[in-house]
Amino acid sequence: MSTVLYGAPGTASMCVHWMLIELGVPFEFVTLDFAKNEQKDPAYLTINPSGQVPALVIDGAAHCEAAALLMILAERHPERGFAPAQGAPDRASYLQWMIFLANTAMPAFRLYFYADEGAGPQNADATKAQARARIEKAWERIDALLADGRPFMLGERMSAADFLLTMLTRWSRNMGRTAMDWPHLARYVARLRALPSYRETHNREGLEGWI
Ligand SMILES: N[C@@H](CCC(=O)N[C@@H](CS)C(=O)NCC(=O)O)C(=O)O
Repeated sequence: MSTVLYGAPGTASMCVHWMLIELGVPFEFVTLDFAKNEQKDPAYLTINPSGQVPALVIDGAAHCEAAALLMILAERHPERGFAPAQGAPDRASYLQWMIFLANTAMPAFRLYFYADEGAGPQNADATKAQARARIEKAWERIDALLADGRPFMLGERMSAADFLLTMLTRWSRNMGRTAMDWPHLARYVARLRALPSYRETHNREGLEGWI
């Protein structure tokens, strides 16, 4: 059995890297150098045709989309309970929050960091402002979810959604308002990023700040 993760430090591959470390499974991490545009290399495009990270190759089969990779890994390791089983009471919340994070929060970050993609370079500032407003709206929504003091998005048990959310909160660290400006999110983040597996991921990727 072989598992290879293609990624770059601090990017969307981080949540998958973290889950692999948390699961304790053997894997290889291949770093792509964005400065050299390695994510657009024809050989890599056969692995992830989007020319983005992450990509995960399991036993020779390539998969992409960060949220999907988390869900795939969670389902391959049911003993850890990172994906509520079909029919489980928290299954619907799990699906809802995974899609919310992947479909609403992540694209807003993509728009913020790649503002030219919104409406061209001439409108990048306006695009960025829009993206920021969307991100803050997402924090508002998640903060309300966490207001009952729950340690994880689904309640008492950690799930794939927590890997994704924690990574996204890190991406806000240099924005006008960070995720830490929402009190319940701040408590949540402080707890999650203190986990040994998160710290290990942070160290292996050579990241700074937000820990
Ligand atoms: N929808 C994709 C988005 C991935 C994405 O935007 N990755 C960024 C890094 S955070 C990337 O590869 N950027 C390089 C590029 O677009 O050329 C996913 O969830 O995997």
